[in-house]
Amino acid sequence: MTFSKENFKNQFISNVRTLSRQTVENATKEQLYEALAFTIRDYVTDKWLKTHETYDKEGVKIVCYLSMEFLMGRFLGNAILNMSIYDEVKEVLSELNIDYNTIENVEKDPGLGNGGLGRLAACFLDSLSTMELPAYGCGIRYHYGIFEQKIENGYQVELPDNWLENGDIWGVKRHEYAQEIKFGGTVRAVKQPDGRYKFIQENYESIMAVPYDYPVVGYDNNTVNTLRLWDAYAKEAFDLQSFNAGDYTKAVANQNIAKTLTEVLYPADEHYAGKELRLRQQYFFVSATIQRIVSKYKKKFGNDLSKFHEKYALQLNDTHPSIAVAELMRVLIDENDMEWDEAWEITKKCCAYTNHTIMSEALEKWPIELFSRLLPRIYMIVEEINKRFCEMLINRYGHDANKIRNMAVVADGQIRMAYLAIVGSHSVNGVAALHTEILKSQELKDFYEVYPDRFNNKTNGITQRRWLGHANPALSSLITDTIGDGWYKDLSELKKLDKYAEDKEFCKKFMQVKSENKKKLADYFKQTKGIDIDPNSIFDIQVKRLHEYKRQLLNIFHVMSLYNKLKVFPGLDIVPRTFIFGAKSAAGYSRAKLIIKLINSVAELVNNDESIEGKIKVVFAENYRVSLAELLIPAADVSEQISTASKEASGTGNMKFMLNGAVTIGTLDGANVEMAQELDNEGIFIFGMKANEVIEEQNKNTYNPWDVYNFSSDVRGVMNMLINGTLDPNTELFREIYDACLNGYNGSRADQYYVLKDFESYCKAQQDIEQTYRNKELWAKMAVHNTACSGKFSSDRTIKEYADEIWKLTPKHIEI
Ligand code: 26Q
Repeated sequence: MTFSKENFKNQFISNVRTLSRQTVENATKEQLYEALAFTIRDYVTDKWLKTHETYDKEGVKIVCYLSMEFLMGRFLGNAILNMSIYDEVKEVLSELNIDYNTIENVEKDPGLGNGGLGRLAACFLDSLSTMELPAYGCGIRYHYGIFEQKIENGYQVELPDNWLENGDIWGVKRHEYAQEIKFGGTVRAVKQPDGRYKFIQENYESIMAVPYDYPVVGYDNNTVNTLRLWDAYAKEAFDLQSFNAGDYTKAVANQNIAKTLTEVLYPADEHYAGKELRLRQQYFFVSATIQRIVSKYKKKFGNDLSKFHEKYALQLNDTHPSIAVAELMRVLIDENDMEWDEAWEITKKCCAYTNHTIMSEALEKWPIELFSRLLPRIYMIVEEINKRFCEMLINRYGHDANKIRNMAVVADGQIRMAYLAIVGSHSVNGVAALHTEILKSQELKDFYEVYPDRFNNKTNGITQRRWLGHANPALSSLITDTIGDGWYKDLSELKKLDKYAEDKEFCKKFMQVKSENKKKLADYFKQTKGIDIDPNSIFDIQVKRLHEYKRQLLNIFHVMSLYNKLKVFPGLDIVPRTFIFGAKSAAGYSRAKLIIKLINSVAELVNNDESIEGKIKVVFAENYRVSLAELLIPAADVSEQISTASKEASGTGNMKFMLNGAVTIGTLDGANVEMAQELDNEGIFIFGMKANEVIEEQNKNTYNPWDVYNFSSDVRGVMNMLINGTLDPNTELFREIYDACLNGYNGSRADQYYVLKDFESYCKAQQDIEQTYRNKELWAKMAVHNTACSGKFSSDRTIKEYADEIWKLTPKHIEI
């Protein structure tokens, strides 16, 4: 079915009729959304079928990107953009008196992820389809995504995110590919006629995994890859369907167990809590994926699995799916009679592991008793992997107890998932150059010594289709009018804009677009929060998960000190600024939640104090999510990327702001380092400790934040404000933050993220920004320069590196 405006219009009108028994004039916006989504889906389906027909027929190699999170954002707009039918769709709708944006906003964000790691997976899928690379995203169909955040009285309140409430238009249930997943029970060794042993799991509990497939539409081509999300069903429910009703009560009880398995996404990022349900979720989707691809391989290529690795690559998105190493071994050995050594070589050739964090709280370690009870056969395999690995270590280093303690997969009563992933993979990558270097020289030093060839860097990227094309149509048009539309598929084309940084006319247009985007955002805040912000003020934005290492505290302390200055010198000539925050905190992370309350208390104070004449405003954007990011980022003048150096593995928000012409204030951390390089240090304001200084300071442990306090009246003013009743009548409310900064709290070091230590240098960088902003021409030049230099940070570049160097994957053009 080829697209034409005429056909599309007729189909749309007809879909409104059949789906809602309504005329277009009388249909609600929800009904119109449904009809539009169905219409678009039909066009997608033809390409989707053709893509998989081609993959099957030609037996191509496929990468499975295994991830507990896919933060896709809305489907409709992305599908329309990638099929290059945006203008036509908009025209047809406006002929029917329908506003396209209103309809698009009906769709709930599928929030099946926490933050960076989940959004990266979504950007990667977009790039894979656009570059015609055969791929599946494999994950879990959570019934509830990341909670919806409400702010009540300044505090975060979490509400359930029922994203499936109004149906699941984009998901196709594939009952025929259901897999049985076994938990618990015991393992019996049975001697085979040839003398070998076969291991059989018995008395286990079964859960059925049923996939739902979602289309991933490539840009300007015929490729539609699949995001396959597994949902859980009770096995008895399957029996019930075939009239083997049996024990109905038990069947229903089992349905409940199945239901809880995929009920909800764990909303904690970078924080590990050894929860049984989480381990169940991990094994569930990994086992389903591996069983499915092995049986598909056998159907296509026969029962000999010795070349399995030539057809499938498995990328492990952090350690969350790292149990894949043991599960693939189990399927090859137990279910396909392969010998250990051969299975091990194949497993290593298939698996590759990406590390996304060096935060020690995030390291996954499962207690042996839990792991072995839930996955008895997998546990045996992990023990064997560990035994062989330790033998190798002993061979190499002798009987060194420290080496074993530091490197063993199973040690001190725990299974260390990162080590399992490293030992069982042929590739281990970090997500930015600095991050990879820190892995090699610090966190994973011992492993780098043993397996130097496995380590490599893949600097993260973002898809320009969603983050410029879709999020910022006005800037997209301006860029396309100036240098053509090649950037949609090759972001390095943006380099051609750099010479326009000198072109006054172009700069003016660029800043006009920015100004329009700022007005749109101001309208949104007016409508949703009833708050007035000045579109001519500097929009200074920090949006990301709330975490102490990301240092939202540093940002709000700067606001507090500015406020204190304005109180002392009311006439102070500063450029008006709007500080915008957006952040969800993990529900159990009380310090992070208190920081949200602090930001809102400062907002309350500053926004309502007439004596400062509206020179500074603070806005907390509620329920930060992909669709809100698409509104916020194009409106930013200043992008806050201020993590404690060495702690942010890469960051990807930083890249989205740069692409949209914001100027960064940041530390030399994660991908900021590479951004500064691409920019030649123009239009980026770097401050604070360097990563090596942080690491050194942590080791020395001689830093005393009271020294900073004693030297700086600004710091004293801010600290005092936390506990003197200015922000809240309860002077104890923010005492914990005060103590954490100055005295240490609950066993952690005073100012462990060096907020006070970096404060002065941060304020200085903020002043530089203000001075630069006063010079409108210089500012515009810097903004354009940022967009022009952002080409490296396309996820197309990242994916090409993964495909060439790790997966050995080649594009397959889909002909229609
Ligand atoms: C682990 C165990 C139990 C429950 C939850 C988790 C968990 C969940 C999510 C641990 C970590 C995460 C997410 C981590 C994450 O988003 N990391 C970010 O990854 C981005 C993509 O590579 C980087 O850009 C960011 O720097 C990094 O913080």
